[in-house]
Amino acid sequence: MDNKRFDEIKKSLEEDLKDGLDLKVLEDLRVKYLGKKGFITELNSEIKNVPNEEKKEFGMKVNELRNRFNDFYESVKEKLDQEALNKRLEKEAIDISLPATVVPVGAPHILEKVIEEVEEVFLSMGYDVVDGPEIEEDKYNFEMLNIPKGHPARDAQDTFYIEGEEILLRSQTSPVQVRTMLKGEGKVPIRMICPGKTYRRDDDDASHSHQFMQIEGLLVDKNISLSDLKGTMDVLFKRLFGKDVETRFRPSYYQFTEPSVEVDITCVNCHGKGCNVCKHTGWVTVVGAGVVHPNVLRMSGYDPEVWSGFAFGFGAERLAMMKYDINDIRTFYNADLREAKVFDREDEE
Ligand code: 2NM
Repeated sequence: MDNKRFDEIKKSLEEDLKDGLDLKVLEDLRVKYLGKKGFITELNSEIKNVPNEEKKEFGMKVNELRNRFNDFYESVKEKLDQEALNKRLEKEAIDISLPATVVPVGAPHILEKVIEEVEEVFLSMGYDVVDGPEIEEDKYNFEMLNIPKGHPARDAQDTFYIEGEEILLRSQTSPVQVRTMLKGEGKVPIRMICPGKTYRRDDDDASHSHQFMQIEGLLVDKNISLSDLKGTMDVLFKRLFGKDVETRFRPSYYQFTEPSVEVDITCVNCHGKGCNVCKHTGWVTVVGAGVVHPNVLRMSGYDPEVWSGFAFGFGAERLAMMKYDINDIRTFYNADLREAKVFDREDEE
């Protein structure tokens, strides 16, 4: 082994170990110097051919060369790896300032919310919330409510008949009251409300819908009078619209109640001062009600000499329209998500 070859390799190494290498070139260098046929590997295998007295010094020189290469290799490799990692992280980074993907979420329908509020009020007064079939028998929808066949009150309801004259879509939820009384077998007091879908052959417009949500209620006990109804209506509307809301009764007529009344409340829009909503009267009619007719009690098994009661009914849409300032009943049924969103937001404020 001549020192010339060593010097050649050392010179080559010094030229090769420079700045600005990439990983590929670095790897090529590793093969060039430390690979199977690499220069330093070559020098290493030459050690055994060096005369004994020079062996130690030559070995040290080869070692020094290898260390220089290794040090260089390690430091450059670490630097390049770090750079590559940084580049990758930069590319993969998530920009948290980007607008998020909107996930559409549902909200309770405002009609449903109003119904739930009404239910809350009555539940707090010990009422049950009851439901019944939307497809009814003539018997429960009319007959037992003191509206016999041929009675003009039937025409006024514009009922949807399904099969002949016996099966129909209920035009009110009162048949549920009848069914509840029949279950009570004339024995127990009754406190119930029934919110549910009802149907009439109306042409849809801003204030009519062929299908609407009615909430009816019935209380049967001993010594019940119109003043109990008055107090109950007061509680309901003060809870729904605020403590300063007042109620008043006006005489009316229904087959199933006697006496019958219409319940007005002070206009929620103008607080009784007079506006377009209340046609400048300060009052709006919201409920029909009365003292349950003795015939109705008797037919459902309650002796009118022992028991008395009041009943009432109103449209949930009317209430929701007043509460949310909506002027078209179709708003509830056209399933326009933009409106649903607006109402939802209003409620959060
Ligand atoms: C109304 C108005 C007045 C009513 C009567 C009954 C029953 F079954 F007890 F006789 N339920 N609902 C009633 C009374 C409903 O709606 C405007």
